[in-house]
Amino acid sequence: MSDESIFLRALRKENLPIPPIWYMRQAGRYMPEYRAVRKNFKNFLDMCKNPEVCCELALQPIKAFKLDAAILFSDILTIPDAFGLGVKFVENEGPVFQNPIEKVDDIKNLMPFDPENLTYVYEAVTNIKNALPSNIPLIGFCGSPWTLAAYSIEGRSSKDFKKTINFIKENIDESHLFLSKLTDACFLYLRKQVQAGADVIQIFDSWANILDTEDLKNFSFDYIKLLINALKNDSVTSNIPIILFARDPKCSPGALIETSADCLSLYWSMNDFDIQFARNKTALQGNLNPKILLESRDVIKTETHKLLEKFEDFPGYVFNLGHGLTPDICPEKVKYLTELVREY
Ligand code: 1CP
Repeated sequence: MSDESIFLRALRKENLPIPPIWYMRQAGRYMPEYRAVRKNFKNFLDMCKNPEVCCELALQPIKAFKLDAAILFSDILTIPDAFGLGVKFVENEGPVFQNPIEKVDDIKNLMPFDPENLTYVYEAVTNIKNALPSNIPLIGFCGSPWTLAAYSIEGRSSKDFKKTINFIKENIDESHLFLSKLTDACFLYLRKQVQAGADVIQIFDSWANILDTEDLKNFSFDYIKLLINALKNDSVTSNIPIILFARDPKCSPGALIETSADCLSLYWSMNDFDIQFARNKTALQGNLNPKILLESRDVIKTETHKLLEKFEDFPGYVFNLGHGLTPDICPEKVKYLTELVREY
């Protein structure tokens, strides 16, 4: 396949007349088609455990907007669930862990990660891959070790993850042990996704923003580097482009580039990111503020044109939002945005 894919060409840092387009959280609650399927499941994770349903959901935005890449329908919290931490998604609350990491013994006694516990994910990958046209690549994904650790220790979502920050400060060695275990799990998990048919990998460091520069390096980026290095040195995954999304990290562009990711996905607020510095070192993805899609068509047009102008000559640009589509966004606006980019 895939030499035809403009998404893969952009990830190889080619300058293209029209950038490839996909959207973070392109399958989700903003789509009526999604809500129609979702209402059949009480627990979100039960829906993720159904490979046929995941295939249908991953294809919904491809059909609706003719996007240039599909993303696996699943969640980053499948790994903590497979470690036995008991992840439930509670209406209006988000993820809640029945057995969060509360003390160092919980880390020492953690059951070994068995990638076979996530067979339902690899089956979804294969189903989606088989259903996609050959020139539309499939993105597999995982959460970064740090982001998975933060949910696992906090036991739920949070604005500041205070409990997690206290835990890692008080239990430095065990926190590193936990991050190592998660890194190994991410590697095995992504390798299986690639064997099942994933063409590209995205790593979501969604809680990079809560760490200061030094902790970001020590608790997050060092593990992302180990993960990317392991993937680049494995015969199954060595040729798979890797995209890194780190939410508003307190670091230099150089620190992001040093992770060796092939493409950096810029959060919507990262407008001072030095794109000239990144030139020929990495591809870039992003970074329209998803909130713009709640504005009028005129505002959407102005902001989108500004962004396209900024990245016009950048070798390897993927059009995307700076974070996920939210449930309050109207699908018509997503359609309009996609047309704007293609007609620019
Ligand atoms: O009830 C519902 O319908 C659940 C909504 C939902 C959906 C559609 C959740 C719960 N997860 C997902 C799917 C999902 N999650 C995908 C595949 C769909 C697609 O992208 O098209 C992906 C890639 C994710 C990744 C994910 N899950 C991230 C990283 C991206 C980001 O937003 O930063 C994170 C942080 C999660 C955790 C998560 N999953 C769901 C919730 C409510 C949360 C918690 C978010 C928070 O802490 O605020």
